[in-house]
Amino acid sequence: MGRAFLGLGSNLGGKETFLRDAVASFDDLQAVSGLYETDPVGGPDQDSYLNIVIELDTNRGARELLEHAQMLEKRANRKREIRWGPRTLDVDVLWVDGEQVNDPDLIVPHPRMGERAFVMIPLGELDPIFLESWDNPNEGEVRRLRDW
Ligand code: A4P
Ligand code: MG
Repeated sequence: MGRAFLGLGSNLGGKETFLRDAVASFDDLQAVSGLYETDPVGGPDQDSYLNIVIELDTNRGARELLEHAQMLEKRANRKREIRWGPRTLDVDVLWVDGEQVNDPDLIVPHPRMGERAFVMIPLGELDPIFLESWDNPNEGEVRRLRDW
């Protein structure tokens, strides 16, 4: 078993319900960060996001986690219209202990995680080691609403 970290976001509809339903689907769940309300980064003018990061204690690899993530996005009836556009649910595989992947459809560690406060601040709650090499804390405002 090893650790994996996934980032979840929603900015359409009943945002928190989408996150709660997704979290409930992981039987290898270990921890959940606080719940954050965050300014949208990139894309068109859109509503604020709710973001969390979850930690798994899992024997699944990055590819299996991506499949789980895509199943959840589909279940949330996510429509892909514009890149970085509004979405009911986005689930990104951020980090899997001991694994590096560079495939056309899967890159782990997630290539943009270090640019994003909405990922790094909740991730840092779960393991502060991720913040040690992080030098860009100001991309988008993040507000911690409460514990999960
Ligand atoms: N993909 C490659 N690597 C991964 C990975 N490690 N985890 C591929 C998940 N997917 C990965 O993603 C496009 C393709 O990336 C997938 O088909 C998958 O095979 P997508 O989710 O379909 O599209 P997207 O999310 O619109 O694009 P992208 O580039 O993944 O966007 P990001 O980087 O996920 O950013 N602002 C706030 N405040 N909060 C947010 O959560 N999210 C985004 C999306 C933008 N701005 C945001 C937030
Ligand atoms: Mg994504």
